[in-house]
Amino acid sequence: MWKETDVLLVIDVQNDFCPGGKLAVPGGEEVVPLINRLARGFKHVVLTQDWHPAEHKSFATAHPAKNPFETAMMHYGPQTLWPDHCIQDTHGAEFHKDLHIPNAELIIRKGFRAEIDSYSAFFENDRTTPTGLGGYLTERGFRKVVCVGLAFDYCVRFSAEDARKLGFDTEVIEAACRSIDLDGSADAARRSFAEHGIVLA
Ligand code: VGL
Ligand code: ZN
Repeated sequence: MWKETDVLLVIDVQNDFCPGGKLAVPGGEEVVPLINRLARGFKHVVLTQDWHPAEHKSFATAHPAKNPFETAMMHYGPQTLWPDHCIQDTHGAEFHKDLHIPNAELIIRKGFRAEIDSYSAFFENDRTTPTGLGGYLTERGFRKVVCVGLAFDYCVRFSAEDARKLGFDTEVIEAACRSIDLDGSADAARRSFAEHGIVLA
């Protein structure tokens, strides 16, 4: 079914985005068996891992007057503030223990710079600093990027949009994603996919 030039991009299936985690996405752990099964059908799989230093500026705790889910102005524009999550080398940053994708070829870590968040697997939130994934996928000759994981309306959305902007055929399998759904963000993601020619399966 999936071709040699297709790659499955599995986004942030980490403990902190699952129930019991610091930034739990409702139903987050439900995607794990679906993604395991899907990944077996792909010849090529790449994983991403949200990977923040403890003092990351996307954390509300880095802004004394702010609470989680409020917005702060950063040098690159407005940034939603989150509870501390996915801190490097902690349990919360580990992949869900049941995620089993032995054929994954690359793990790309993002959000490791304290001053910039990175929702997308391709560009940090200043929208210009590349993670290197675009070059990697291009050099490997991939044509289509299929996105799944957490969260549908943040990291999956921005990754899919950037994949499309970089010229890849792009598909999001919504059944294998879950949303944070802040202020209608899941519907906004669906509308954006329709506008950008991203296939929502
Ligand atoms: C994510 C908010 C902050 C995500 C990561 O994986 O969607 N969301 N960091
Ligand atoms: Zn994060």
